[in-house]
Amino acid sequence: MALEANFCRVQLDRPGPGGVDQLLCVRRTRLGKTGQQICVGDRVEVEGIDWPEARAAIAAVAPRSSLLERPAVANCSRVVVVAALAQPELDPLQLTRFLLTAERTGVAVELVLTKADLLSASEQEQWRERLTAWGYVPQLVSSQSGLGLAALRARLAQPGVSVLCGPSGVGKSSLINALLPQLRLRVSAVSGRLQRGRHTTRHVELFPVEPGALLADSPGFNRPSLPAEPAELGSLFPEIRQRLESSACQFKNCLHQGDPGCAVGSDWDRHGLYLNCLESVQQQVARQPRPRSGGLKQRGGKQEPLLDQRLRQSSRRRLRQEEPDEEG
Ligand SMILES: Nc1nc2c(ncn2[C@@H]2O[C@H](COP(=O)(O)OP(=O)(O)OP(=O)(O)O)[C@@H](O)[C@H]2O)c(=O)[nH]1
Ligand SMILES: [Mg+2]
Ligand SMILES: [Zn+2]
Repeated sequence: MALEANFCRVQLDRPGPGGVDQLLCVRRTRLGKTGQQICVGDRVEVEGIDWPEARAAIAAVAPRSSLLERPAVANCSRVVVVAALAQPELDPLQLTRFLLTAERTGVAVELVLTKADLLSASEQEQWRERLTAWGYVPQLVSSQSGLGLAALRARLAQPGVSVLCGPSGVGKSSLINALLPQLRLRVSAVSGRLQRGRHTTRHVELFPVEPGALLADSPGFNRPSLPAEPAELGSLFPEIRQRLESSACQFKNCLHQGDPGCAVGSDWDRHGLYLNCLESVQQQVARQPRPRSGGLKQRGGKQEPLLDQRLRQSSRRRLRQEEPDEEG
């Protein structure tokens, strides 16, 4: 449910003696030696239970069905990218980078736009239309006015693990408080000319919405990282996926940069953002050349990244530095 200093808080499938349903657990050292990291969302086996003290040790971690890199959450069935319509102002490039991180998990990606109360109805409509063209169904909500909360709660009450992720100050914790008022999570006002968040939430933690439905709050951060390979990028844009479904690109290994004859073309809103991300990935590759083989599999004429393997590798690096960035 949460990682607290050197301990993992583990929710039991069935309560034990005395109704104990959560245990504070240490990790067995042999877990550390095999390099196996434990994330929030992992299913684990515990042993050596001390019921009166509600303590135990984690003996094994089950294979994961999915992994969100940052915030590190395993086995999520839904990644909810949260952006504010105002305060802080919605930044399409930053939102795109969050959506890409979410898309890499391979699970359902939802988009929630908060602070709708700060925009006029026509401004709200403009964003709705724009993001619909990106291939998402944006859910506009306001923790203050209550707009959209009942519908969102119904979605999050479906079985599985959902995780809210997005920049600091967009109102993730406020949203969870509005949905689950008994929690009283800490929130704080955005500050400065750019209305930046203050990194109020410091840890990932899962909260029960309904039996079998868990929701994770997470610390906001500003710059999600991009995939390691230029070829991986295209499949993470719904607009590109859609265009390639209706007609295949005539170029092999095409990076869809708008060349004549490319099936993806350049007449779509995020084309510039796609090129921006592509350039960043290419610069990243140029900076750290590392020999790789494979990583892509051929399926139906197009290349698809082997997501799981790749994520597992990069997440190991990332888990060691799981701190909110204070930068930019
Ligand atoms: N006007 C308005 N303000 C909101 C709304 N939701 C949240 N806020 C305000 O936005 C500020 C930041 O909210 P938080 O819930 O702390 O944001 P967060 O996303 O959890 O931020 P981190 O924990 O730093 O990642 C607070 O001052 C909230 O009162 C909303 O729907 N409308
Ligand atoms: Mg928060
Ligand atoms: Zn192309």
